[in-house]
Amino acid sequence: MADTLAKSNQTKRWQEMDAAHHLHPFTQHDELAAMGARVITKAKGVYIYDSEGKRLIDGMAGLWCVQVGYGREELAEAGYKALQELPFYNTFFQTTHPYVAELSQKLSEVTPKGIDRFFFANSGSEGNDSAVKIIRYYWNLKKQPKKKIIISREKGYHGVTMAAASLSGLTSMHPQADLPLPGFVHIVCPDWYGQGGTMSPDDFGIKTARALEDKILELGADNVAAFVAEPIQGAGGLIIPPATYWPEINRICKKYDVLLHVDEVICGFGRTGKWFGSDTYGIEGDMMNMAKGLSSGYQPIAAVGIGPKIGDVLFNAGEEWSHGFTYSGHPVAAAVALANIEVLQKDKLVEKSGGTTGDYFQKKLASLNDHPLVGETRGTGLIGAIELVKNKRTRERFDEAMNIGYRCRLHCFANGLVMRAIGDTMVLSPPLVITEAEIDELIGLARLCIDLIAKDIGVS
Ligand code: PXG
Repeated sequence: MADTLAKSNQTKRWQEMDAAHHLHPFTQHDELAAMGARVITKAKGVYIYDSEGKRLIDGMAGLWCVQVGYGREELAEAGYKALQELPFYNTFFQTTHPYVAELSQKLSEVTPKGIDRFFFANSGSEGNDSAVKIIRYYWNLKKQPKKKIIISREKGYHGVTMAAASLSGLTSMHPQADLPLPGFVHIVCPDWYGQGGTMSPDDFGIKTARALEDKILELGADNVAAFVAEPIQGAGGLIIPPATYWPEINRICKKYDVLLHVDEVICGFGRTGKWFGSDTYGIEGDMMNMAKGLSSGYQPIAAVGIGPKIGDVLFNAGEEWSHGFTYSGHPVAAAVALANIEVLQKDKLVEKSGGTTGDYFQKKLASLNDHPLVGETRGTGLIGAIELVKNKRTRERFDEAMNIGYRCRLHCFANGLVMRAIGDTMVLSPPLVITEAEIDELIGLARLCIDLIAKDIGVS
């Protein structure tokens, strides 16, 4: 009893410090202060633990990133060794170090063919900002300075810095900072479940891809620099494109000489069942952005991978490239990322995501389709979504004011599961190390929480 009391006091102390002094990302602070922040103190395998000792199965791998699970000694040791040997040195002024050189080489082996040069940043947002600068610089070097407009998609998420947020098509992100910046344009996305109406998914895939062609023709191909997109749109609601979508996008980008920058921040490192979403969907990108699963979130690090079309121009520019962060290729982050990729390879986690583990997860996810509230489940590899709807047949959603997804998520937290709600789309993206027994637990808890929300609103 005394112990429980001490724990609660400690939790309250942290909550008070936090409420007084911490500005959180994507948070309404009066609400948070009233509720008290959830304090997470440790994690192991696929489980996280809060300051009251409550265990939750982490169906979101942190924020779509902890591929190898929590508490891997290999990563901790690699970080510790680097901290002892070379806690910091920069990669400016004709300098490198073994950690970043070896990570670059390793990335060239696992990324899609042709992507073999890498620029390092510290977050997915910085990676995308850097990519925007690379795109502009490329067309300047090519003596086509008018080719500057970048097209991306509604519901796309590419981060929060000024350029990355401008790329993002989640419009709620824009007004607070007067975004998007000039030169950023958005087109429809292949959200068949939400917007496909009576069209077949394949027809809808072609239609939404042709929206890119229409926009290029409207703006003039001479003015369009690049198209930027996630293979599967993550934060926008786990939008999985119909099979017809990416081949058509490849064709259009090539036809109009528009660079294709693929944002692999969520899809990379085995999430979709192959190393990259580009491998899963046959995307022929000129450039790609990686973060999250690159280090399984153990260290902040991102990488922009560059193919020969852009790389050969940049590497032969004959002048200094005026860009780079103090921590580009930080030795500790690079060491941990390298150890992370080695664990992915040693434990065959990508193969498992595309094989036994992924198949089992998708089978169990699909078993939720018999629930009266579930309109659709969808997924690939170890990523999945559950649509909570009012009408299964017509795909009609609940009134937004009912906050069904948010309320379902609260049931999840209360019952020991972390599941993300994007509107009424519930999303799962567990660590790739998850076992079949843990998948049973995860999907069992998901069903329980969907039952609870059904009960709340009188559906049986
Ligand atoms: N691109 C994509 C595709 C992302 O998903 C970023 C870039 C930006 O990465 P950084 O490291 O700057 O955050 C992301 C990030 C959510 C959620 O709730 C998703 C992200 C970040 C935070 C929350 O779904 N994705």
